[in-house]
Amino acid sequence: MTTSSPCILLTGFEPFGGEPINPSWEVARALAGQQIGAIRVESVQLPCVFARAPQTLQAALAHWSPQAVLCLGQAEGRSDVTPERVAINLMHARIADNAGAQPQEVPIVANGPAAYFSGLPLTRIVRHLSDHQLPVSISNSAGTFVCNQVFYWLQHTWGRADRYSGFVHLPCLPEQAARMCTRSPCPSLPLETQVRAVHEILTLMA
Ligand code: PCA
Repeated sequence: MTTSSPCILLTGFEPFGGEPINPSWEVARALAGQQIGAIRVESVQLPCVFARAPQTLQAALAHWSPQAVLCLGQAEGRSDVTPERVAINLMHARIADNAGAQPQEVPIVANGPAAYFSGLPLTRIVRHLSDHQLPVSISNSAGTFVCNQVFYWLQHTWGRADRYSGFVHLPCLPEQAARMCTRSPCPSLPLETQVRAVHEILTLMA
């Protein structure tokens, strides 16, 4: 596949926290290679590792030169597809990442800005998905784990006013729900619905 035809880069994370699957990668994988108008979806898996996730994203950006970037992650306990509004300059891990690292109160970029806003049209996304009867709401915190790190790093290094970039957290899949959640009842969303929702977001970015 040539790297010169227009594409959107779609990333998902490998499983973490002892789970065998991660909905973000299942969705990214399901949409890999699809055409959205004239734009092709290129999907890349990111490691759930602080020391490697930004570098993997960086390599994918350099390889594909995408016109827009959407990063996905799993957020257990949420019932909606949740576009994230803001990334903060902080790593503060509740659990160890997949390499055993658990940074506490560490900036992502030394002396970087405290935060970046999403480069996605959040209000349009919420309206569009709601019109399609898909469960969606804006989240005002992407957390302080690897997802927030990748989101911050994307906005810091690649985000620009004239191109779309941002992060969307996804609920657990039904088969994960019983294992993952401390809440009861535990929210989840079928893969097929998650794929439809992300596809609709990509149509707004293409
Ligand atoms: N979710 C984690 C990291 C990887 C993922 O899918 C997070 O919310 O930070």
